[in-house]
Amino acid sequence: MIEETLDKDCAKRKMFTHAIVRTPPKSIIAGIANANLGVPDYETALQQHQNYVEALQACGLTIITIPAAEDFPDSCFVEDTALLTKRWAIIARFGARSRQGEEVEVRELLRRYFNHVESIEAPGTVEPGDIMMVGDHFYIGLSQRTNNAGARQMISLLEKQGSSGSTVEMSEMLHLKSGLSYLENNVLVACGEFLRKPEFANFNLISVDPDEAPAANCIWVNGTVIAPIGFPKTIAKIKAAGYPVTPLNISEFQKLDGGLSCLSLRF
Ligand code: CIR
Repeated sequence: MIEETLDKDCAKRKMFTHAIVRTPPKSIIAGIANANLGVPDYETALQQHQNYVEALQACGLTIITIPAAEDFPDSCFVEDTALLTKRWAIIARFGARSRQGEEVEVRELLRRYFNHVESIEAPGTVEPGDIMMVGDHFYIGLSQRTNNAGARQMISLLEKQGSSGSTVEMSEMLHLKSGLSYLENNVLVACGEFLRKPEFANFNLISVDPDEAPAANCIWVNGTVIAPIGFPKTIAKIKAAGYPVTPLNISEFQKLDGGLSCLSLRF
């Protein structure tokens, strides 16, 4: 089984082997935006997405690409459709109405890679941008998109497959990982309200200054950290912590409040 092979690989090397991405649609110009940075340019978004794919490939990942979905302007933010653990795929249920339905095609695809596929049910909502994996524990932000019912379902599913979960109160950001990124080795990049949360006090925190807030969303991929360009203080801190950094321009996705984690499902 593909799942068993992946399980063994990941357990042995603690590495990701695959990433699912979804090509940005032309309708990206109508995506949900609160960032006040303007409207994304489609051609530039496509090029930046291709650069992102190449950065993941350079970290050793095999890329699985889902074609663009014009009916869903935000669908390139594929992270929000599902939570992938070492064992299961758990299909999310969007809090944002305009995004409900993005998960349908992803579910079909994930059935090919995971034997066990579960789903969050109404009235629960969970967007996995609100979920941060730290080993076998999953922190779940209670945001405008993820409600208590959804988080409880998610924790119960995680416990059934041998992991654990806990909720995090939050009020300042769109998603939990808008302001937090786990870089393995107990190192946590954090900004804003997350710097003051007792549940994160025992991590080695890399603190992101408020004027570099978007840099709090970066991704650890097999030892390399991919980080957004334009935030030199944060990048210097991540390098000083011992990580090689690949900087990427993702300006068009930042216009829709999206970051690097949002653009792929890594497993
Ligand atoms: C949204 O508002 O849903 C999109 N414009 C951005 C989603 C970003 N996803 C993420 O943080 N995981």
